[in-house]
Amino acid sequence: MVDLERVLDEAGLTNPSVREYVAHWAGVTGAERVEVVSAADDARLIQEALDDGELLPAGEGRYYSRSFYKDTARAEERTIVATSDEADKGIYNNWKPAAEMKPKLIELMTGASAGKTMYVIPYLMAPQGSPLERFAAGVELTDNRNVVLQMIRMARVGVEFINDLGDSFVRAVHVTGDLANLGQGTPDDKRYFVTVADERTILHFGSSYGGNALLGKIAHGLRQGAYDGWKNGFLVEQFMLLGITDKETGAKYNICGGFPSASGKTNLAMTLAPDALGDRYYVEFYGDDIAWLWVGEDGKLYGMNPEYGVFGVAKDTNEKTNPTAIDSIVPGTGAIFTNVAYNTKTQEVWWEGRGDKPTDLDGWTDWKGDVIADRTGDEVDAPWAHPNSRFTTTLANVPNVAGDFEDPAGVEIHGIIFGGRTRDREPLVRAINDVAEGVYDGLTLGAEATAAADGLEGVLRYDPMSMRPFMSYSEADYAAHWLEVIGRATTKPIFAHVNWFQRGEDGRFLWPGYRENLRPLVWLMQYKNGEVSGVETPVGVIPAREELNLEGLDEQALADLDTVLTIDVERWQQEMGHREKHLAQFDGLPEAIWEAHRRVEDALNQA
Ligand code: GTP
Ligand code: SPV
Ligand code: MN
Repeated sequence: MVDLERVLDEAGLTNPSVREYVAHWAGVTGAERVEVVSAADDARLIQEALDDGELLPAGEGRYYSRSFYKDTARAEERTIVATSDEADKGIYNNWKPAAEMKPKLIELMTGASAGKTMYVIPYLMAPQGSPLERFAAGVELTDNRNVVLQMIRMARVGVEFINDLGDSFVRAVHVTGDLANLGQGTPDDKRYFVTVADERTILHFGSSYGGNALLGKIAHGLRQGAYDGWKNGFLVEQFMLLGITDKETGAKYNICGGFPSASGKTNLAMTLAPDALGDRYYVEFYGDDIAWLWVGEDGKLYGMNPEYGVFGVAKDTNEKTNPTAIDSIVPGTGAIFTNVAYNTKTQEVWWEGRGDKPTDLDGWTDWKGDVIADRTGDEVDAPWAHPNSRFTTTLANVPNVAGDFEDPAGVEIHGIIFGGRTRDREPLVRAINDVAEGVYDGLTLGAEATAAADGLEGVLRYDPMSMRPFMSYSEADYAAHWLEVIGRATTKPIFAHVNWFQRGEDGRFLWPGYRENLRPLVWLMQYKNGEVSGVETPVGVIPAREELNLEGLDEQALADLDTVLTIDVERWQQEMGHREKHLAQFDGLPEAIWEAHRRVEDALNQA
């Protein structure tokens, strides 16, 4: 082991608590070298990764990487929240005693980075100067260079972010492990992704992919953040955040909201106004996956995106669905593509939904690195890119990123929306004026059971506020915390439920979605301002057809519009039974939530 003190001195890492932490884990993991990184090291580390073949060039200033083929997504069943208080146990947080988990992880990590470099990544999940700064600082230790490159894109990285924060930083230890021998998905699975929330310590072993390995993002930015928020009066959610400026009036509205993973947060957050509305409205991007919300001294609700980049799903991203995303990963952006298809001769990348599949197979390899032209039998039709393949790019590359995205003051939140994939019942948008009913709506958010998730047809996989995989304490406390925080705001945001995914009998989407989604959001803000009055229904206020701006909307959408603006009372009554069972799992759920449930139920029964 090198002279650690000298390495830390040379890197300017002066925070004594951080130094002690680094020394401790360097000892446990047995790393051969320690290197402290900052964003300024990016070019050198990229070059090292290219030289080692860990990254491949994907055109000018863009890079390609593959993760181990059994390590391509978050592993919910191996993800655990551990604390010393059993009262923190919820239905979804996979709670275990800290005293049981810590020794397990220490054992797995002991000596596991032998021969490797341990990178020290001091990071901040907030703009510097944010009122939540002391909850946003962390130091990730990782034995994986690609994780460093991803973290530099996804977080603010450098010693300057943590030197003055004393002990207020999250200890986030990542050890890759021997990926080929971890039994991923078998009864002998050796991976453990543990957040010891009451010690602000994250211990992840056995992956180098996404949320399993970039610990600032999901583990700190959501799980640890949510726990800290609960104890300190703010909210941390898997939310996108966007701003809409009405160029005619000069008014600006900021809307955040939760959609379960892979339900279109990135698309919505990066959306552009539809052509017909482009002269009047301008949409700004703040964030696509995480928002932290707090009540300011002026009684308004504020929000910010703690991330510094986008880790977006590649599949179906193209000029039509998400032109902004395409522009944010062009040559020169430093974007990293993971697990998409790659052409070894032309250095092009491709994924399903990117556009026409290349017809000349020369040079093309799939996400596993296998040559496409060599495929036989069933393999021929297999996807070229992994369905969870992603691109990583910094916020500054997104053409419509908000001018004030780095403002530590955050932005006022005017609306909170929830949306999932629901093929029937959920209208395009329904506004909810009452706070408890809004929180109730978030708690009963769900998406259709997919082929991957077991479930009964027509029964949603409930995903409270889209936080099911990231919940760090009990759902009853989570509901109470929401009521408390929003209750404290003297200027309240409006809630709404949206659905872009209703289908016709022939299976087609009844709403064209994507850029057109701005229309219901504009209506929501007009409704909040009292400019339109909508139609009262038992489950909220929906737009009267003529209140929506329909200029330039296509014929089919106009024909389907009445269906997506209708409440099917019978289907809703059926849903209420499922909701009751879902909510009944949560012991001690606030009475205000049950009251909201009964109010909606009674209104449906009287409809
Ligand atoms: P995570 O990063 O996993 O948290 O997911 P996300 O919420 O950012 O999801 P993402 O934007 O990657 O979801 C993409 C999927 O939603 C793709 O299959 C899109 O085609 C689909 N999608 C997004 N917006 C719309 C829409 O308005 N209508 C329809 N029908 N599909 C949409
Ligand atoms: C998600 O799965 O919701 C993500 C990707 O945003 S990951 O960072 O891998 O969790
Ligand atoms: Mn997500």
